Amino acid sequence: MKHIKEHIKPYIPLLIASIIFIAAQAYFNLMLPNVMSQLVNVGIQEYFQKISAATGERARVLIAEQKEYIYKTGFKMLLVAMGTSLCALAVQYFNARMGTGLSRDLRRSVFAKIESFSSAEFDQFSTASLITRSTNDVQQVQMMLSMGVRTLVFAPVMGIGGVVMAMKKAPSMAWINALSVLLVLGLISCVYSLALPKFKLIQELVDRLNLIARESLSGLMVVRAFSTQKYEEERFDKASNDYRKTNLFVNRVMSFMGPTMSLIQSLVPVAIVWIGAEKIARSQLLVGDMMAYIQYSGNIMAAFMMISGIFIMIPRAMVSVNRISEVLDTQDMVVEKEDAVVLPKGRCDVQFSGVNFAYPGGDGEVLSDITFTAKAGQVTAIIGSTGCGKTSLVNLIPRLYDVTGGSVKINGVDVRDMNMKNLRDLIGYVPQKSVLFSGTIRSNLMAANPGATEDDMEKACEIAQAKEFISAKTEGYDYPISQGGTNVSGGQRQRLTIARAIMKMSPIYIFDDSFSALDFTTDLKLRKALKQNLSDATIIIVGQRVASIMDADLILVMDEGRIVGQGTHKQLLESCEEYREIAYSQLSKEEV
Ligand code: M5T
Ligand code: MG
Repeated sequence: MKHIKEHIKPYIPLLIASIIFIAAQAYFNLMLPNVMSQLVNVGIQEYFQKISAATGERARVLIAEQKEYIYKTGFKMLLVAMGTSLCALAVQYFNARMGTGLSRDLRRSVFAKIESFSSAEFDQFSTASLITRSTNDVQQVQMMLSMGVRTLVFAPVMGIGGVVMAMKKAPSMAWINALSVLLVLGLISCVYSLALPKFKLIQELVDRLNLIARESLSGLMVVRAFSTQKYEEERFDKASNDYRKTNLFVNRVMSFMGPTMSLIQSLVPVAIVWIGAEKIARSQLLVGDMMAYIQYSGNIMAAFMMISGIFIMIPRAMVSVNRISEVLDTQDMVVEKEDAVVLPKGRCDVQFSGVNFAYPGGDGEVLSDITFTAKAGQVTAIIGSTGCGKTSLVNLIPRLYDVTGGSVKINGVDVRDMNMKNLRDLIGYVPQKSVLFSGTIRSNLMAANPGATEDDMEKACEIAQAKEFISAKTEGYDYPISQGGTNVSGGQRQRLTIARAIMKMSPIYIFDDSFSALDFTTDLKLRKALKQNLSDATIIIVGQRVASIMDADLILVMDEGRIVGQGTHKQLLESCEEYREIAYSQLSKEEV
């Protein structure tokens, strides 16, 4: 709730305006039956009695007077009715402004928070759940707030006002109202006790449905290739059916309420007329008062209905509020220090000393006792079997995760002490999984460095060996890229992500297995171009192919999270058993 309170602050003027108009609307609503009862009691009943007792000139004057009274009171009714409509309109306006504005702010906060998540936090929630939380859940909250404000002001005024006015009109019939309210309450508690427990379940089922839809749609090619459509369909059907069943149950229970409610609502006037007619015959009650009484009792029941409607929404929205709060309250594990250090964009040495690392919630250490220095102006390569921790190691440099022991330093400054933006500006990172965003080649590259010129872009593409295939496209740099970059080949995508990193002109570059999809010639050309053009940079290359790393200045050989050898190709061939194994398995005698 704390977050809702915070987000509602800017909307307090709108809220107050809304409350004022709601109260006015309720007041006008209560006025209407009263004016109508005057019209009937005085304008019709009283005047008729007077007129039938009078004769001649007196009767004519009375008739004219009656007409005038009826017009006047009728006009008053019209004004009151118009007042009600105008107020309702105003309420709608203020409420909509408040509700939509607030939900936009809330969505923005949730999204911004998610953006600040490190990979550790992402592992906690599923992507599908994060999407539902920032859309569907926010909408639930918006609905609760705009409905809630309206009901919590309107219903009590109508209910209490209705009771007071009804008692004034015909105190002897109060028991009918009491009975009807009891019936309504009984009905509501029956229905809610059945429906309420299902709401949390519904939100979870939405999550699940999203998850499966996302998974099978984004993996459509795999699904087709393995002909697992049937299986995926069944999985989706199951989730969809679970959702349908739960929703159906809730809606069935709820829909039981409507007819029962209208039955009560139509029986109450019958009872009032039944009992009222006798009282009218004995002159204990006026016709107009009975008519007003019917309307007030309708108001009272409506008020109870509205309040009960809110009772159903609140728990449902509370589920959503909690789900949103879970996101907003997540403690970022990777946080920036208050007095964070800003390093200038110069030559940067990256130094690992005694680094240990374990994934949050993972079993055991993935990296142990990693110590090395990647020097500026040099190429540092990391090689090792799959799953030995290469990606985990390089992820520690831009602080995608924090070390669990030891330290990672840039020019002697611990990355944990650095300004986060500054740190990431220093690093051009090519992740192992190449991801591009929907847009064009240009928009993807420029996003890395909005200040870059056309020449910078072309230069980056030249270094990344991407220029050739880009110019082969008729649209050139404006070639459209689909979501995830699936409409270019794997190797092309890799080269574009490399070009994107180079665009940043940062002093440190990390290439995580980024040459894997390139043929040997392109790989060679690319490495040459990197060496020539980024001669001052610290280049860290993760690779599987000995050929692409053998000329590095420093090679780290990893095995099961440890460094088992470091040195140049030559040194390692002599000293490191693991390296020799890899090298001989990939290269011919002459190449070694
Ligand atoms: C090293 C585990 C993984 C492996 C070890 C990314 C990630 C990895 N792991 C987790 O528990 N959680 C995660 O989010 O860590 O994994 P790596 O660093 O990805 O290995 P690699 O880059 O050397 O492998 P590869 O295949 O890219 O060459 O035990 O289970
Ligand atoms: Mg990896």
